[in-house]
Amino acid sequence: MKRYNPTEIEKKWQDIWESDNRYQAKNSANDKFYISCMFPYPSGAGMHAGHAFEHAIVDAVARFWRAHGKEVLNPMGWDSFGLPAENYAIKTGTAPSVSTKQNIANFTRQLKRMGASIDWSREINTSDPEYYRWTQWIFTKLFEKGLAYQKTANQWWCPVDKTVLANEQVENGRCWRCDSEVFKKPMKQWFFKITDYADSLLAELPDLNWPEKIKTAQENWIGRSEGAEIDFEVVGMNDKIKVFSTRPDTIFGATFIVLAPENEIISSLTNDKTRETVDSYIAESLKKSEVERMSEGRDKTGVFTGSYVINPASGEKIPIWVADYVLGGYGTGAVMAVPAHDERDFEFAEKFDLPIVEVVERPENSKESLPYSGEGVLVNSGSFNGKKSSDIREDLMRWMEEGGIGKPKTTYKMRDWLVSRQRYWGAPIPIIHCEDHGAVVVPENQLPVLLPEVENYAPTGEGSVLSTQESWVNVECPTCGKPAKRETDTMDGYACSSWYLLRYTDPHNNQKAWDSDIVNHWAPLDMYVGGDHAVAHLLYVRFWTHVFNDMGLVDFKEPVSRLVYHGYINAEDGTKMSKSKGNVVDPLEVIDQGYGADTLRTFELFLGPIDENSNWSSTGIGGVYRFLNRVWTLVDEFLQIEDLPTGDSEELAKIQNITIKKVTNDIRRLSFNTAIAALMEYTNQLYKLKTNGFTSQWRQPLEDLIQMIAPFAPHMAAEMWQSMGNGDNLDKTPWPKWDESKMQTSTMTVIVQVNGKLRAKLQVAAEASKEEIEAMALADEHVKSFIGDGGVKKIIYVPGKLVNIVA
Ligand code: ANZ
Repeated sequence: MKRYNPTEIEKKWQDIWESDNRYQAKNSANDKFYISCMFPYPSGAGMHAGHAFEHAIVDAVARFWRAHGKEVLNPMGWDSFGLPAENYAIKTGTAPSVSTKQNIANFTRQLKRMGASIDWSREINTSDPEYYRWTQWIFTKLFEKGLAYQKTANQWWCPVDKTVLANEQVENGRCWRCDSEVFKKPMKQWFFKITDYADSLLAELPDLNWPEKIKTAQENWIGRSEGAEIDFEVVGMNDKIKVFSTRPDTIFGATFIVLAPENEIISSLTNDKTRETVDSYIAESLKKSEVERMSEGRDKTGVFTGSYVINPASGEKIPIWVADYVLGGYGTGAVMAVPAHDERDFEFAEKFDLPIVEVVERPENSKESLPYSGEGVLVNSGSFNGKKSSDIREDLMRWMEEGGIGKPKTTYKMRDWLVSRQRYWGAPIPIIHCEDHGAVVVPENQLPVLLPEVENYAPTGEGSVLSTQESWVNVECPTCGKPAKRETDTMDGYACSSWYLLRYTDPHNNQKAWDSDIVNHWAPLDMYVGGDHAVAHLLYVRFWTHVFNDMGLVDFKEPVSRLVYHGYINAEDGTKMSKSKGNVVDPLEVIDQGYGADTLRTFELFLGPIDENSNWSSTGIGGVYRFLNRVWTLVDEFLQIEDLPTGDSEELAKIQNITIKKVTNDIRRLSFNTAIAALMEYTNQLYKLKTNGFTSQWRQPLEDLIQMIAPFAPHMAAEMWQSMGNGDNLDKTPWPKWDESKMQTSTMTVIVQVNGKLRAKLQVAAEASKEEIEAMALADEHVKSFIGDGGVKKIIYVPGKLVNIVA
């Protein structure tokens, strides 16, 4: 008998797959399936249980569809620019390019040991000049289209990482990487104009086969609001304050104006009496994060500027205040405060004793107190009195437009994407600054702008690390040839990851970023698997693809047809795995303990539904290992029999077909845990039937078992397949099909109990009646002996299952 030895067979099959380039995807095939995980950052710590889980999902799907005859593209690459490699370089002096290379080698080895069916010929690496050359080229195209621009603005600054951060990288006022408190600092930065695509990104959302929670997160992040921009004339000044309001119908109730501390008009509104208070209030406010400023229930703060505006509807003179609950970057950074109908304005008016004028009547019997934010009949609203607030928006807008007071306006919460970083380890922004020509793009034939090698990677806190490289910085203007300077900021890593899914399709093209025919063949992705980046990466990659579509570079707008968002694998006690707690499970250690990759993969998929979080279980993995052993042993025992008798068991055919149907449908809907449970159940049933002896009929049900287990435990399946005499290419063997007609049998087994104890098993025709079955039970000699002389008191029959005789 051959023992199941994962260490030996896994190495054997990995070598075979590598030597015949088994998983290389051909661009020519018709029936394609493009699947990818979110490519990893190759950290020094190597792969963790979460990576292993993600690859187990991707690989099960890839192998499943390959067995259905599809040409599967399952590529791999490295999101290798970014802070950790650079921080490591600052600490140790090892160049990021060197440590990154080592880490990639380590990750590659680990993935290969998982048995992942990856097309390694398409490997990409974002810090490779052959890759970032095209990231830079895309930047130049965005610049030419007016979608990349520079602007001085208050930016989030992380004092520890010494770089600016995008809004998406600030979490609760803290840096997403190092968790230190961030603050705003005025700086000139590069932005991508994602706001131009807000509507286009929203429009495509409903049709995406993505989890609802991700779609909702994106919708909220984009935050489209329809309303009006209304002008309020400043008293005694030839100036106007523009506000954005979603409720222009409440304009008669606007009793004061509130400006965000960032609003530049403030300095012209203060006087000698108010200036000092206002300035110090502004300075305090700018230290706070937006989340903090917006948080509900927080005591409202604010100061009066000393100036007034005229409410264009009511004609009243109303005061202008500054308060930090109004945000600088949203709308116009100014609101008309309607305290009777807006919660925050109401709290503010109560605190500072400002007038509250009700303009929308509360419905009769309404228990609502002020502020009332619903719709209703207008009051105190001049000629609009008596009309419903919900009906007058059009009339009101016309009235405003005719009077030059305001116009309809749609606003978005989303801001433009801040992409410049002052750090070293990123793709240099391909721009040259010339005194005469301003920002000029580096011509395509001069790309890539290579990242120079430097001695000192530490950020200075003043400008970029690259600004210290004089010979690199000083160049000629591409337009006029006069002395000019290179841009010294690098691009945020999210730029690199916004197009890698397209590059995978044509990874070695050195003439273009990709060939349109090839990219249109493979993309959009049939499935993208990940568990992170609901708004950042997943919004950016959509944005760029929309732009590429507009540029005619791809003929689809959306890069990912179906998104699969998985949960996390937590430690045994349900807490997050973390190095500091020492509860991290290292997948390689699990493999090396002797369990092997097949057990690890099967186990991680057996833990629960993939979209939920699961806990690691050291006893659970033992159970899965024993299951694989049972399958192995069953097949091995079958192979030991030299002269198989013929035989025909309906029961065997029935469980075989039922299992194929269940497992196939479960894998289709990514319900791996139930598919694996069905395979376990099938194995148990086979063991029971085996007590009647193997027959030649068993070959097919066992081969089906091997095929169905292959997406989870591919090495073991390949080995058993070969042992069955079927050669070494299980991958391309068509997936088993089920036969509905074999899913029922013509006989059934009915258990007979006497006083609750099992006394006989009857084989009866499937269509036998209750009376026939009871008669058969009573006629059974063994049963008779237990009924004895007392006779039968009662018979209970459970259809198709059991007869219980009470004697
Ligand atoms: C008057 C008004 C009356 C408002 C009312 C609401 C209710 P959303 O839906 O989130 O877009 N607002 C405008 N700009 C703001 C800023 N920079 N910071 C904080 N608040 C701002 O919210 C739009 C509403 O939020 C706007 O409509 C404005 O208050 C306020 F009964 O105008 B409203």
